[in-house]
Amino acid sequence: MTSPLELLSVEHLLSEEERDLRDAVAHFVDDRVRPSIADWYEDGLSTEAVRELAREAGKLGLLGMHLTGYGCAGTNAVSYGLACMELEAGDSGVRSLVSVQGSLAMFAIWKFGSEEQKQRWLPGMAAGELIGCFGLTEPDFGSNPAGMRTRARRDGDDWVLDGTKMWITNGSVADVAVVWARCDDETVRGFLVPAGAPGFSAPKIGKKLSLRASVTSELVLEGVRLPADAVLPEVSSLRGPLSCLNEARFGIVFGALGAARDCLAAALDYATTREVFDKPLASFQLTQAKLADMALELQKGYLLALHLGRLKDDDRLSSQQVSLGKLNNVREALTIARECRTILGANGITLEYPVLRHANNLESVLTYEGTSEVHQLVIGQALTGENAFG
Ligand code: TGC
Ligand code: FAD
Repeated sequence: MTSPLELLSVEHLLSEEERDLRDAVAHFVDDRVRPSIADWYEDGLSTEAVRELAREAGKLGLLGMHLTGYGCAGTNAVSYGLACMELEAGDSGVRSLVSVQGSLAMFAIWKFGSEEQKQRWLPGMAAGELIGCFGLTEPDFGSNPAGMRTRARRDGDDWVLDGTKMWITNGSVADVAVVWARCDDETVRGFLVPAGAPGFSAPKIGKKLSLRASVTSELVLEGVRLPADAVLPEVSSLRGPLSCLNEARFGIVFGALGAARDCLAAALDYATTREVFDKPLASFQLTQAKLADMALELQKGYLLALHLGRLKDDDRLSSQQVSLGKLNNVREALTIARECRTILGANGITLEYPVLRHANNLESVLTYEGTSEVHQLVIGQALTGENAFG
């Protein structure tokens, strides 16, 4: 039997270093994520568990891994993608932890911060000792962050922030929140808000049916007074947060395939052992058609991800290309997860198997980091020159 990712003999497309890193992350997931994930999903991930996972990911060099300096590993983009794929094969929530820390919070500071801000935050974040979150979305403005109502006004040398951010991964665990706000001159700027700042709170969002092994929070800012040097000095428009999103979306292009691969592995295993009508489920043509189509989409998605990764390493990757990859790979991964669930029948709805957990997670992945519709419109604009957002 051929493994789904080897139908096209793609292993040689990776360097030895890339393969080693991927395998190390896969071992981490086997040792630290798989044994506990059903409980984390059922009970919700505690703050302590997030902190422990972050420290372990830090030791493996996974936090801000494609950034250079300040304790970051400085790997290539393909290695970062492969790490995301293996982490998400464990659970999208674990990949989210690494994405938000490295691609959103750390990247914002690394790319747009002052030297002092980088020295202050990045080494601890790379080690997983400090956790960051990224506050862009608001209750009334998700796909259209340009409408944000969070305000930053100057008061002497200080800044004073007011507003609410919504759906923020790791908000209530974070030591520092990167908060994007509109200023009096209508520019959009990023602010580093330390946990515990007076007027700042981060209540957890409960009753989630997706990404349960990830902490999601609101950020409430009520007259939060910050010193002059809390602002990220190097950007003053939406280009700031949107540049960070490119990094995280790139990780998802690979990551979603990990979840899909894990589902397909479970479905293949189940189909070969489960008997229906006195024969293995895998021996029926309808089952094989499902498996073949899923393996095909998985391989196509992987080739797409690798291609985008090589472009990124060559500094030639555009944000429209990232949109293309995120749109395709998340959409296909969700389709695969749902199809795998059918193969497992009733067993597929339990936490004994990973398929519905992954499918439920992928519903969030389809929505965050730009919904499918947003990415369709980005690609539509690239094709036609017409902006159809508004
Ligand atoms: P627009 O007027 O086109 O551009 C404003 C400024 O931004 C620049 N820009 C970009 N820069 C870098 N990368 C991109 N992808 C960029 N897209 C635009 C642009 O050049 C301009 O720069 P400047 O210097 O001239 O000012 O922007 P718009 O307001 O029309 O918005 C376009 C749109 C709709 C595509 C954008 O708003 C968008 O992507 N919306 C989706 C929002 C989103 O994805 N939110 C995600 C929040 S974070 C999250 O979900 C984390 S989940 C994490 C996890 O747990 O894994
Ligand atoms: P809306 O923007 O209200 O969209 C609702 C629907 O309308 C969608 O189907 C959308 O595609 C569609 N739509 C919107 N505009 C158009 C249009 N022009 N044409 C056609 N259809 C359109 N955000 C952060 O800032 N930081 C985080 O760490 C973070 N973590 C998250 C974690 C989870 C688990 C989740 C679920 C979300 C997270 N988000 C985070 C928020 C996420 O980025 C937003 O949910 C997302 O951008 C969509 O915004 P919205 O939910 O407000 O949907």
